[in-house]
Amino acid sequence: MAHADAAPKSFLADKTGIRSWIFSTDHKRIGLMYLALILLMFTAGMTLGFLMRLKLMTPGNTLLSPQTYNAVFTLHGVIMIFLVVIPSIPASFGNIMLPLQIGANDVSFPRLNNFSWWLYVIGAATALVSIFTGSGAPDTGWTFYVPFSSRTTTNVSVAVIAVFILGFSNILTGLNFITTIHRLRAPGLTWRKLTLFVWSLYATAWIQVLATPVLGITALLIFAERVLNMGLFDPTRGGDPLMYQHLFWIYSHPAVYIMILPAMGIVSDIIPVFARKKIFGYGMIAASSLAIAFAGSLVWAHHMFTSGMSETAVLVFSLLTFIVAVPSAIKVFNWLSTLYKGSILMEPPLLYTLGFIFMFSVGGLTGLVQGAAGADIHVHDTYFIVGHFHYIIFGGTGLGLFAAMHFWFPKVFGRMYKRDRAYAAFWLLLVGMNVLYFPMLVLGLMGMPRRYYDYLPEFATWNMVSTFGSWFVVAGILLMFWNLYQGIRHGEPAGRNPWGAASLEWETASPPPTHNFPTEPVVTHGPYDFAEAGGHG
Ligand code: CU1
Repeated sequence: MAHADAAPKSFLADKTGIRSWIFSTDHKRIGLMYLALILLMFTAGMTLGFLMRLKLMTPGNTLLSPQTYNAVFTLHGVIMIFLVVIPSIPASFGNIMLPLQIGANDVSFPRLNNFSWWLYVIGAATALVSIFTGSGAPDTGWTFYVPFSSRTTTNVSVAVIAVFILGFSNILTGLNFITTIHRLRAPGLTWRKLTLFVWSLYATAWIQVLATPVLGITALLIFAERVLNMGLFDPTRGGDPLMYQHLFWIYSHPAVYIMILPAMGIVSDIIPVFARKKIFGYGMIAASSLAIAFAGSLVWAHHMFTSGMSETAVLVFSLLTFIVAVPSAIKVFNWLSTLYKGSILMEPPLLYTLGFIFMFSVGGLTGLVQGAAGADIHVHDTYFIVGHFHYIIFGGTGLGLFAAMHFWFPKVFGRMYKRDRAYAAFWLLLVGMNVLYFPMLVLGLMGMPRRYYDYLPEFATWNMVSTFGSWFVVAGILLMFWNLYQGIRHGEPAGRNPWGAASLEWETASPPPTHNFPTEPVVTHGPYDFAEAGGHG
């Protein structure tokens, strides 16, 4: 080994040129390329959402035509769900941190990992093609509900092929992670010494591998129905629309856990570092990730309480839905117990994490309203649903991703962003999100339906408030991006372990060298043992 002569180059500086990135098998480069594309797609999706809020600012507004409006809310959903939130944390920080946190050189199948990234690129390109070619951008909503999606003349066939391709990218990433966690842990790194982020990636990977194929098949069936005129879902051709809803949600509810579990893992990693305490209930948090992955796979038909399925089914799925709330609540309880009497360092990663806990709790509690079948019938297809899932997905997964970006930024780039700007961006975001989404909960209870082009004057005030909120959110996002960009270019050197954390990724240089550790680490302490690790700094 030559590492005694000179410190190995960082993974950012090791090789240069575009080919050294796009064909890279380095998990850190692949994760960073995912992150860049995901943030780009997020910006596109946010712009569409911003447009929608402008259009909905006043009743009778004609900023967008009805057909354009339908395309805008469909694309906002398709982009945000399939290109941003589902891959968001696993593909970016999952890729970057998994091998580092388990003391490995890379994932099990580095070339397959690069191929997954390419599938993401090809899937995203196919989705773009569906917008700009043929007879217009899809107008079905991101759920592609039949029979409309099998009849509309817009470009749905291309969009479902994009979803199919993206699904494969996910499945292969999941496969890679499961194998990596089983086979590549450093000597001494037992299952009980894994970080809770790795546990959450493990639970997520099983959902990716087991549930995503159902989405792939469903997308293909829509394609077959449209192109070959098969009567699978459309009742006028002998098909069954209820079957579509079952197939779609068998994937798409567990997909909610693909979105939220990794964010929960990040929260579980960040809190002990900034409370300077061992995590409370390690085993329970790890087990609750697996419990959520398992139980979350059994609740899909709670999206279908008003579809006309049997009363027995309604009862069973309602009950199962309440059961999933238990492991989620266990996590919140454990996080708060860890914070309790800790010596709190209110650094930006912790602030974003606390924002996550607040937003996730509002989202979770409003979810219980819909889990109860009777209450759900009242709020079904109203803005209550839109408000609820934005609290979970943007308030939860979004803030979780932003917490991760602020937490691991010094590790990935070896530099630090400006803290005051990070605080300012956070408050713009948190206030903005609540002003944007809380009115939607109220509007839903008042009976305003989702996805409609226009609304009655009685909904005017809350819609205006909601639109104001979107301006704060956009301002917060722009400030955050700018701050991080400036940090990459001019930030102060951060050092190996600026937060005094105890997990393995902090033991190597910042940014890490291409092969992560100069010599294979031997693990003697757990990821939250601050005293033994001497991590108090
Ligand atoms: Cu669901």
